[in-house]
Amino acid sequence: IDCWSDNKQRKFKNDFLFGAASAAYQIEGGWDAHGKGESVWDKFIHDKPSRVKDGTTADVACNSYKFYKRDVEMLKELGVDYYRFSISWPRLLPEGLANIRNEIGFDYYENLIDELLKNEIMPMVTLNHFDLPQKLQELGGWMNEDIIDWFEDYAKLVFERFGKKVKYWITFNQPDTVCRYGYETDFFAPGVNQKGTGEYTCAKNILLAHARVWHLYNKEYKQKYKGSVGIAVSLNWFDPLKNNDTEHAEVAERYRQFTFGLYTNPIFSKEGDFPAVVKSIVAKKSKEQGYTKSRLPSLTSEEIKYLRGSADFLGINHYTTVLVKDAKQSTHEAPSCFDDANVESSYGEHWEKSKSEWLRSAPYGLYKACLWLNKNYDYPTIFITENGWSTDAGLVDDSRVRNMRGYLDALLLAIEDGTEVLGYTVWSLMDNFEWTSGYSERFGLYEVDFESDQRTRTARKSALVYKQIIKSRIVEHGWEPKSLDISGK
Ligand code: GBH
Repeated sequence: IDCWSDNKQRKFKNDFLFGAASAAYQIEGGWDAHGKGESVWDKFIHDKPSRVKDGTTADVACNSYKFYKRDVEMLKELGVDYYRFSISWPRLLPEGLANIRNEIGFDYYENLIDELLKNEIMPMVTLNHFDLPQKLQELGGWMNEDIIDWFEDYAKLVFERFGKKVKYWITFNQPDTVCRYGYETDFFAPGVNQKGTGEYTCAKNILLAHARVWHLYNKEYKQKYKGSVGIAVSLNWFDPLKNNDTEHAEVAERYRQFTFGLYTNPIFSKEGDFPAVVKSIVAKKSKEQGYTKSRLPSLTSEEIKYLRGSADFLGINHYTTVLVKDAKQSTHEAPSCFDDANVESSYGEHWEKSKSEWLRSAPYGLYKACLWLNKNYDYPTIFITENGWSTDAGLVDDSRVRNMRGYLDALLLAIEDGTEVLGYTVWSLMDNFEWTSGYSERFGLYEVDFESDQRTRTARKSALVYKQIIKSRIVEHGWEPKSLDISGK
């Protein structure tokens, strides 16, 4: 029980939006169907299948490439206002560049968008959710600044084709995860493993690519289409291990800046640029390590200006809270972004465990994160672009229900205290390919039978609870569905 809970019944306003999310690579399948090019994730896993815990692949996944109409039917059953999905860049541009276009790929997304609109569900489209075209990786990927142009070319084609029908755009999903796990280490594709510089170089280029596309939309499409363009950052809460301890509080603040701050500070803070504490620590360590300049690239004053304010909303993917303290020297290999940040992390003893090692339930963290954003970025416009919970397979998912209710309560409190939140998105609409965890961690409101050709989807208890919350706009802890049949038949 959290100390801030009381018995007041809070309600989501009528214009508050509810949604559910997915990502192309995790659900579509059809990995080489009808002219789709290879993505870095296709290559990463095909080259070395042992990278995935259960030895599975995303070659077919939920086969939404074929069954997207069923997905829309589920969204309709839930009663959501919008569906957050991503476009696979290599499905549209097999080699990443604008010269070769795969019309069948464009048609696929057109059909999906039309099916959503027919059912009065708004599309919220992420331009890139981890699956970079492999051909571009061969040119350096996010380490090559030319990618800012390549991303703009891709975005332009997408805006031209779908701009009329899509009002919510997200440039990137979790650039922090791409840079930290894909470039600094080899935990995620493309597995560049460039310790000490991978994350920072990638961060600069991906931020500038984001800003380029925000400016593009703002200049060429905003008047006409009246949409908005944001970015979704992995934004978990970092609390000091010991409360009421100034040293620990400082460490937690430092770690916030080394994780999400690296991406949010340049766009949402008043002064712009990478966070001061990150700049000074990396500069100092780089010098000690014999580099002639900081491993963190600098931003010119033009770049700082270009980045500042380059988002209509901040998408936050919030899952958990982590407790941090200063790491003893030598815990992390140096140079690396982990050594630069230099923390040791743990979880609250009583926080409920999910199926994922990194994910524990601590709803108060969402409340604190919102207050931090309000204070540091002067009440930015926020979308919760992801929040969710993993379990084993099975339809009775009481832990997911508990987690969802807890986080929605925390969100209601944050809104009551002034946070500007437009909407809340559950990760995920259905079970899907959970990156290097394969199908061993299930995040879905709907269960997917990966053994069946139809990839049969069945509503879990949490789907019925979410439907009820959307309908009533309140979080009723005692509410139980009468049966597990969501169709109402
Ligand atoms: C999100 O990442 C992703 O956007 C989404 O695609 C994914 O399916 C969903 O969450 C559930 O995971 O911490 O050492 O295990 C959430 C943040 C960052 C959590 C990377 C897993 C992997 C490294 N993720 N992290 S580790």
